[in-house]
Amino acid sequence: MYRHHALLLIDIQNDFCPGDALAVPGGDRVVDVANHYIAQWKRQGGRVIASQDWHPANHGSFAVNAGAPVGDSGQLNGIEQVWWPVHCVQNSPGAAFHPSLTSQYIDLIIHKGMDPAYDSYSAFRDNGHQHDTGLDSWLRQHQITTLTIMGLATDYCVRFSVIDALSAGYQVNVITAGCRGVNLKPDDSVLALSEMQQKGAQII
Ligand code: VGL
Ligand code: ZN
Repeated sequence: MYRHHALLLIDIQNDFCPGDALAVPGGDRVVDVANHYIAQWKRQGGRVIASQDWHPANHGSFAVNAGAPVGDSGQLNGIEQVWWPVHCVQNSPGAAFHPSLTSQYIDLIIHKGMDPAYDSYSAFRDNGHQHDTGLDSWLRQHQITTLTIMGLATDYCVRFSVIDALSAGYQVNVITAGCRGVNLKPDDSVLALSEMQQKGAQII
């Protein structure tokens, strides 16, 4: 029984898959892995949670809104920010879960990145720590103490979510087969995984 152990799927959305706006190399390859674990969690009576990056069209992380080149870095509200292509605009097809994801088994969907003034990599809170997504209180309400986390992208949203989960006191497992990274620098994902492990995550 996985009563105290939830599966947390990070941003398995069309725009992070090959051919779409912010394509993560091999992003679509995590879907079968996710479906395998979703089925396992459901068999064991565990909760399945999924986050969705959910930006308004005027979001400050979009290069076009910053007037800067995609992939460059700058500052948004005093916080280091990579300028991204327009992605995961609320209710657009790109923001939808990958069509093959068995999303009917998801118990809780967490939307993040709605405030145009702050990016929000973590499923717990935005990068400026202005808004809480409600994930932590939902997990506490359901007496969940362990999280198994996977999804997109290893070096951004998975990394920030894992680090916040660890600092909130959860036991955290990361399924590497279910993660893919942006890798603006080639070893960003490797470095992200070793940072997660150093901070206490179990890398599976
Ligand atoms: C993400 C960049 C911008 C992610 C979201 O899901 O990792 N990365 N927005
Ligand atoms: Zn985003």
